[in-house]
Amino acid sequence: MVEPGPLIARPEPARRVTPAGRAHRLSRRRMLGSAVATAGLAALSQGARTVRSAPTRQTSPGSGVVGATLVEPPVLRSADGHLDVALEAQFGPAMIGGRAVTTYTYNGHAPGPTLRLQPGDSLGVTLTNQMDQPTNLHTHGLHVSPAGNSDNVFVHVMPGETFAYEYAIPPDNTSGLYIPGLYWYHPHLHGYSSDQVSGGMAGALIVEGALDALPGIRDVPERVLVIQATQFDADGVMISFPKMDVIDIFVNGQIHPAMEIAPGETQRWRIINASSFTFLNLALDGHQLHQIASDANPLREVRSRDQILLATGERIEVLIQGGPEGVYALQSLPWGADLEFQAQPALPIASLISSGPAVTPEPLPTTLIPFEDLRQAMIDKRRELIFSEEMKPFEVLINSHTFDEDRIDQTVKLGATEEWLLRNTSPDWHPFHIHVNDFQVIEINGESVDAYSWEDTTPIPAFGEVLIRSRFLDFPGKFVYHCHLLDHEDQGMMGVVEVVE
Ligand SMILES: [Cu+2]
Repeated sequence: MVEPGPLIARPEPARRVTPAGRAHRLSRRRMLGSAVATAGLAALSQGARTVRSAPTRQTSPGSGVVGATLVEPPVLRSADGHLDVALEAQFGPAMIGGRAVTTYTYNGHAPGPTLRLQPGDSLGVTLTNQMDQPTNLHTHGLHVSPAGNSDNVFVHVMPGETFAYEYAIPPDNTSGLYIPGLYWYHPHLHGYSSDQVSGGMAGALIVEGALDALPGIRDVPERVLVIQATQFDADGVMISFPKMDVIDIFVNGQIHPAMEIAPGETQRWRIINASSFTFLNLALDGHQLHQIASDANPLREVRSRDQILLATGERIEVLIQGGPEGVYALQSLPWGADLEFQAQPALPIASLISSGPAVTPEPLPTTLIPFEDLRQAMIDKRRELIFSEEMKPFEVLINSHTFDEDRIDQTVKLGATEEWLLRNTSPDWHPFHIHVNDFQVIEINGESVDAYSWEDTTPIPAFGEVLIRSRFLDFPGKFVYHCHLLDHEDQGMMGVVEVVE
């Protein structure tokens, strides 16, 4: 998660995004949407449900309505080195935003349970597909094997099938890597990811560790915020591709929830952008965001900022210190005014209510946890990946290809340190994500970056480029890299990398 630098000066490319091109994209969206709507009506006809509107308490000047108190997803915690979880993938009734809706969930709840584990634990997930379309499971950011029944996105769990995943979470400091952090799980089946994830199939996966024990972080109350941009139609059925200006932002399945804090109190917020195509330009009125982690990586030192851009798939952890008594809006500020289709208005997310007796703020930590700086590393191989868009018909491509799970796009030697230039020739930002191995951002638009941590997802600006370095450690096998705008991934902006011994 990095902030974009200025764009490289380059000739203005021809703007190939035409109204006709957009219409094509929309027509595909409508096609998918109508399939969902049909299935949704069938589900609705199966039984009446109570409709309940979200309780409201007061009005916040920044975000409008202040909703009910934020509720965290249920927590499932490992014991004796193991955690077993049963997830039933469903398209059916759920309560989201205090409203009975028809959507994609695990076990009827959006988001799914929060899984808490220790380094070295094993995680077993029994995934049962109760939908009429295929699915599977990805543990986003986890440094685990991509093979067999581990983080293998080539597995297809067909309707009616059950698949038993087993993930061996490495001990901390495996290959010098810091393993603990904030991960998340979600479906990753090509062609189906966007709807299933934005419908609500997503959950937090937390591996506990050394960052949690640092002074100024330990003993600090913690919140998990799984943020998803979704929209439902008048019948409560999830809309596949909602309009950005009427989209709703849900936090843990609630709309505009309220969080409480005492003036001066410190809280730790673990935030996941589990949206399919909505960026979060996060800002909390009257407060700084004291960032301590990016994706599942601790920063080398605390980074205090007024706003943080969180692309789809990215996570941050921040410390918040409660301001004077009052109601403060957590929102996504307007973003991308110069962009044609990705431009976003201000989007209200939640409210922070500061009240009660003031406490003296604890000192913020400064130095956190160091990482290996790959700027000094010897590079074994350099590659270039070009992210492009074509119109008529609309296509999203990497190196002129759409995804083919039977084609190996990059063959990497186990243990290699590589440098990849990610070039975006399109007018859309594309959040780049690679499975299994994190990377360090070295340059954005030709300007060097003094990174605070490694990451597993980072946005490539429109007509921009990002230079990354990564080490392909521990795990031979096939996995993928892709755009984390999930409708782009579904349309083929994804490639296969195979790590060979
Ligand atoms: Cu994309």
